[in-house]
Amino acid sequence: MIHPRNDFEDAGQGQVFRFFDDLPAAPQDALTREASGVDLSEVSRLHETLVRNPGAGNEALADELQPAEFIPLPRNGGDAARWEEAFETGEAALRAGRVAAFTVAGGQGTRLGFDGPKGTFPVTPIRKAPLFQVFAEKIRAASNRYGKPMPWYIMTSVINHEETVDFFERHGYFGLGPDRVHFFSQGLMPAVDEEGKILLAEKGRIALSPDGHGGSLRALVRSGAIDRMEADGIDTISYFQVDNPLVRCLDPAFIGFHLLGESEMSSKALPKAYPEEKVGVFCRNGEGRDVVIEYSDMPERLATERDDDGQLRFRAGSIAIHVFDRDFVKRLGAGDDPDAVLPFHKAHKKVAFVDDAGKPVEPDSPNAWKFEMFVFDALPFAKNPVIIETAREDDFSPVKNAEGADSPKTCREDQLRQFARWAKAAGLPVEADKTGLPSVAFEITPGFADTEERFVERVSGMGNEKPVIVDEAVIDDPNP
Ligand code: UD2
Repeated sequence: MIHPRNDFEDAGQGQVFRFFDDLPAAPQDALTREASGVDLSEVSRLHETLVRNPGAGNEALADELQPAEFIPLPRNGGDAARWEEAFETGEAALRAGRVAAFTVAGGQGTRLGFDGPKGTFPVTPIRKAPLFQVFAEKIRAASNRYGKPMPWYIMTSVINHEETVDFFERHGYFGLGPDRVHFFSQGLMPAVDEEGKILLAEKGRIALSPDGHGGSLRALVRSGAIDRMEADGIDTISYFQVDNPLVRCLDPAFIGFHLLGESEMSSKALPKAYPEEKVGVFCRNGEGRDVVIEYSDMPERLATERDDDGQLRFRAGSIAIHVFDRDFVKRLGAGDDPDAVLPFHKAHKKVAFVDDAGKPVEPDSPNAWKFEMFVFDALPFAKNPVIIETAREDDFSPVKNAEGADSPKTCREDQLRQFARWAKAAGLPVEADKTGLPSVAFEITPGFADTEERFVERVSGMGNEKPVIVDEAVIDDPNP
């Protein structure tokens, strides 16, 4: 292997090897390996185009934005027969074993302040089942219903890969079996200072961090996951984030709309709760392509603009739930189509580093630029993108912050509200306040039922054995 040190010197990044000669052999090798993985011209291009000369930015383009169109739910005017057809199409694909679940779980989860991979966070109200368990149970439920063992791909990063895999091993893969759960690690990007110099986290370690959930497309390709899917007859990928236990991991209607629309990428939208809600917004750009504009990039005047009927004009919020066509991922992830490349976004962050004298520095204000790709930037490259509406209470309550909005408390309450709704629909007496929060905490496991319809069906088949909810209870499958 040619030593990368000269390339770093030539690129003005020689500081990365400043302490190299003083390091023992093993850390020298490790630094050499890390450095070999850095694309120096990409780093310099990103610093030049995103930090030094960021250009006109979004304000100029914002004038051309229109709200994107989406397929409304039947209760909001959507065509019920079309939803039914989509549901049946999705069920047929699930039954045929064409679909894999895919979770992005490579993030650092800093806002939650939880020590460990976010997927191991105990999220359910009574059992305190971790997020990964909830998804595993939903995938199992779908596998049982459709008679096909659905595979689950999980993207980790160096930060949490080993801990994540260990967690699954310790918990027996939550009944899925190791041959069905596939882990792979995402790519990394170095952090740079204001001048574009790559920072060292330690004398022998580059300050690297995950390349964003958009990195999942190339990681799916590089890890061989896409080839494996192809070999297994999977052509449809159901994508969701690790932080949202309400998500329907394998939603037949959504998969069906994607397939009926011959779409390469489909997305779920829900009406934003308020203008500042921290979700991206589906828009149509000046070229007529559907795009997601991240909340932080959405000009305030657009985010707050209202229709004549008082609704937010740009209200279709992106909740990071997508369905991908496998070959589309392959095309984008391989990176050999110059017209279909995910852009990077910059973020100004506090990054601990060692200074020129080798002294560790813990900055108290942002000192570094990180570069990340966002998966929703794939949307404008997709043929026939489909966006469907979903109901917040059925699909979205993420755990992001330790307190306040999107916290363990709000998520717990949203789960309880869902269980209470299902119980009421099944005719079980449940007391609830005006927000739908039940007075007694109880939990329905996905093994018992993973949708309202399924719950009603199961309870109605129980005759006199129907669950009685008077105390904290877990309604679980007696024969898991
Ligand atoms: C994301 C969306 C936002 C909205 C919201 C819904 C972005 C920029 N914003 O906000 O529009 O849809 O989700 O909840 O995406 N991850 C990785 N690798 C990485 C970075 C993140 O796997 O390098 C995963 C992470 O583990 C998590 C997900 O991506 O599952 C979301 O990441 P986030 O918490 O940074 O996204 P957030 O909350 O800013």
